[in-house]
Amino acid sequence: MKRSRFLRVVYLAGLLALIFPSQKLLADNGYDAWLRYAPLKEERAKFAAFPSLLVVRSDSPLPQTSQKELIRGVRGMLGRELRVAKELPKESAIVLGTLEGVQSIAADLQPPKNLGADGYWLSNQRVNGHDCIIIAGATDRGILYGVFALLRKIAFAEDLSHLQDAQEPANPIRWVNDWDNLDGRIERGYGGRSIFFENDSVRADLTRASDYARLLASVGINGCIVNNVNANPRALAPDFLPQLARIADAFRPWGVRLGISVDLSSPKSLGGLDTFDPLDPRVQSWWKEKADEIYRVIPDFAGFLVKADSEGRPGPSSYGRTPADAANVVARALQPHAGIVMYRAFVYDHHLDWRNPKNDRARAAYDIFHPLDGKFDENVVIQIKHGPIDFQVREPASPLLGGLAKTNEAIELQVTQDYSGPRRHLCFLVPMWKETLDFDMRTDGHATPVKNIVSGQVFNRALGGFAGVANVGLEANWMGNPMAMANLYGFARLAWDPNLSAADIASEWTRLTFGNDPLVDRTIDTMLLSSWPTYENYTGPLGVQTLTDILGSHYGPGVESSERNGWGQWHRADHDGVGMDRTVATGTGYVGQYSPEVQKAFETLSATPDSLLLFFHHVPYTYRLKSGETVIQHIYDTHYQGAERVRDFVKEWESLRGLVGDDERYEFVLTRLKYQEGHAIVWRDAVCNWFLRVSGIPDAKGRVGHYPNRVEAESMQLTVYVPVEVEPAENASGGKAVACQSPARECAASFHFSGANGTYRLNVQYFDQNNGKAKFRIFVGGRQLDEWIADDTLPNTKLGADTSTRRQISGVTLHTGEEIRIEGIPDGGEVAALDYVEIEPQPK
Ligand code: GCV
Repeated sequence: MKRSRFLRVVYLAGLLALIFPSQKLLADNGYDAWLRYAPLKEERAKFAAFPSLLVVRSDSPLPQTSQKELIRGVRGMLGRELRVAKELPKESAIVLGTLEGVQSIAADLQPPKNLGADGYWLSNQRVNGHDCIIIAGATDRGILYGVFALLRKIAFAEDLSHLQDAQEPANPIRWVNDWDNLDGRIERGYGGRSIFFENDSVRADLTRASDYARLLASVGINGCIVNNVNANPRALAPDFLPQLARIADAFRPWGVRLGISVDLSSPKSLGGLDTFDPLDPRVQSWWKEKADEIYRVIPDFAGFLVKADSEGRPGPSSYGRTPADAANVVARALQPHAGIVMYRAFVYDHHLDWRNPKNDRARAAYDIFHPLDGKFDENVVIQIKHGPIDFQVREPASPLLGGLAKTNEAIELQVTQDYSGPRRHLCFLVPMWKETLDFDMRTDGHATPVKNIVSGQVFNRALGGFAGVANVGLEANWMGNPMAMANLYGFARLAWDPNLSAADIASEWTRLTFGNDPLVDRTIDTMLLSSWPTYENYTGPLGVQTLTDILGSHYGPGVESSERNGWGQWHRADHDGVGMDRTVATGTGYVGQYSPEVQKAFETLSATPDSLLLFFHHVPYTYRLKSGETVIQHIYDTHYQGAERVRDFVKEWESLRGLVGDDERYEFVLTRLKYQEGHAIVWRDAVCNWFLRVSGIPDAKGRVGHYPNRVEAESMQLTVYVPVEVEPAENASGGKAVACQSPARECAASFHFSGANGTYRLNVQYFDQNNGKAKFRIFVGGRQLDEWIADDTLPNTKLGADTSTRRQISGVTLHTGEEIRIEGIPDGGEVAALDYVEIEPQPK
C-alpha cells in the first residue's frame, strides 16, 4: 500500500473510532465464543501488581502455545504486553512450566505431590524476594490448562493475591465427536458445513480446525473424533491418512489428539477381502497393518470410534460374533501404539415389532453388553449414551452405566441439540446432564453415582470418561447460535469436573461470553437454567420423551411419528392412556436392568417420580400425579406454561439491550428467541390438540382448541390463494393453511378487524419452506404496514410444524371494521402459505 493511501486509511479509522463508540466497531459474530479476552474496564485496577515478565524455559510445542496464549489473553484483557525470559529476573514474574520445570527455575517451590495427569497448579509464591505467579502442569498439556485457568480468573476479575489452585481432570477421556461426512455435510450439525472436510478430501485451509482445537483445549478437551460415526470406509484409505495427518498437525499444538470413526466392514469394502469377520486371521492382520500405517503418519493418533450393528451399520452380528470379538480385534491392532477403541453401546434393532408389548428398544444396550462384561480388552471403552433411547428431552440414566463392573466406560452426551430444538431453541443441557451424572446406581448397595462410574473410580478402571457429540460447523458462531455454545462449554467443564454445579457453569460461560455485569450474569443464567425444563414443558413432559418428528428432522412436533413403526421410540398413547409399561411385573422388564434399590424407585407407580412417569408406566389420562393434577391436564398446563416462559425469555433478553457488549450478537439472539416464542406455540398447539383429539378430554381451563384472537387464513376472503390440508392436521391451526400455488404470481387473503379501536400486536403465522423465498406484504386500511421475505432455512420443504413460523408486528393502531390484507408472492417451490393472524392487545 502506498504511504499516502495508508495514512488516509489510518485517518479514516481514527475518525470512525471517534464517531462510533468502540463497542460498535468491535462487532462480535460469536467466533471467539468464551475466549473473547475483552478488555476489563474499571476492574483492571485490581491487576496493577500483575507481573510484566513471563519466564518459560521449554521450547516444546505445548509450553510455546501456552506462552503465546497467555500473552494474547493478558494483552486483550489487561492491555499489557508480557516480556518473555528464560531465567528468573530480579522482578516479579509469571513462571510457567512442568512441575519439574518450575522447580528447576525456583528450587524452593513446593508443588502439590501426586498431581494427576493433565493437572495444573496455580500459585502465588515469593521467589528470590519477588511475588511470582506459578503456572505448573503435571504434563505439558497441564501447563496449557493452567494458562487457560489463569486467564479465566483474570476474565472474572478474581483477586490473584492469594492464588492457590491445584486441579486435575476427573476423567482421562475428554473427547468430542464430530459427525462430519467426508463430503462436507454434518449429520445432525446445525452450524454449517464441515470445518474438516469438503468433496471427500480434507480441506486445504485448516485454520478453523486449529481454532476449534484452541477452544477445546481452553476447557480441557484432549481428543476429537473428526468424522461421522456412520463412517465412510474412505476414512482409512491410504491416500486419506496423510490428509488426516494434517488435521492432527492442526490439533497438536493444543494438546488435542485426533481419532476417527471406522466402518467395521472396511477390511472388505476398502481392503478387498471377502470378509470382515473379526475372527478371521486375514481380517485381524488387515487391522494391524492399517493401525501401523496410521501411526506412521500420526504418531499420537488417539484411536477409533465404532458404531456397528446399529441403524443399518455393518457389524459383527453378520458373522454371529459379539461386540467384544469385534472391539478386541481392532483394539489389539491399536494396542502396541497406545491407541484405544471407543465402541458404542448404541446397538439396537430398528425393525422391532411394535405390536408386541414386550418389545422394548430401551433394553437393547444392557441386554447386549452386560453379558459381555469382562470380555473386553483393556484398551476398549464402551461409549454409552446417557439414556437408554436416544438423547431425548428426558430419559432415566442408562442402566448399562451401572452394568459394567469389569469394563471401561464413557458416557456419551449430545452437545449438538438434535432432539432439543436444533440451533433455534434455547436449551441449556447441563442441568439435564447433571441429573444423569449425579444419579446413584446403588451398585452393590453402595453410593455409586454415574459420574464416579464413568471416571473409572467406582470399579477401579484405568480408562473412562466423556464423549460429547459437538458437530460444530463453518458458520462464524460454530453451532448456529452463540447461546448453543453454552452446551459445548458446559460439556467440557463437566468432563473436567462433574461436581461443578449447573449454576456455576452457566455463570462462568455467561461472564466469559458477555462480561461481568451482575445484571447480565443473573438474567442470562436464569434463562439458561430454566431453558431445559421449559423446552421439556412445551415438547413432551412426564418422561413421554420429545414428541418430535422422529422420522425426519427431529425438529417440530410429530406426535404420531414414533408409533406403529420399528424404531421403538414409542409413547403408546391411545384413546385411554399414555406411556410405556417397562415394569418387571407387567411390562417389558426394562426396570429389572437396574440394581435392586433403583428398581424399587421405578417399578411401582407410587414410587416413580412424575418426571419419568410415562417412561416407565402406561396410565390412564385421568391418573392423578403427585401434584394432584390429572395426567391430561398436566400435559395441557405444561405446554401452556412452557410457551409462556419463552415469551418471558424474549422480555428478559430485551432488558439487556446495550449491556451485552455488542449489537450483532444481541440482535442475533433476539431474533432466535422471538422465533422460539412463535415455535413454542406451534408445539403447544400441536401436542395439546393431538391429545385432545385422541383422549377426548377437554382442557379444564378451556384453552386447547379455542383461540379467540385468531383469524384462520382459510376463513379469510381469498384471492387466488387456495385452502390446503396440512398433514398431520394438528401441525397447523385448524388443520389447514392457504397456499399460493404456482403458476400464480400473487395471492391475497383479507378480513375485517372486529375488535375495538386500539393498539395491537399482530402475529402473522405463515410457512417458511426451504425451497424458495416467497414475499409477503401486509396492509391495514390500504396502508402497507410491513413486508418481508420468507428466507429462513427451516428444515423442511413442506407445510407443517417444521416450517410454521411467525412475523410479529408490534404497536399497530387498528380501528373497528378496518381491512387487514396480506399479499403473498410465491417463489420456487415455496407457496407463500399462511396459517392465521392473531391480534393481541399490545403487551406492555
Ligand atoms: C449418527 C440418532 C440420529 C442419527 C445418529 C444416531 C447415532 O438415531 O438420528 O442421526 O447417527 O442417533 O447416534 O448413531
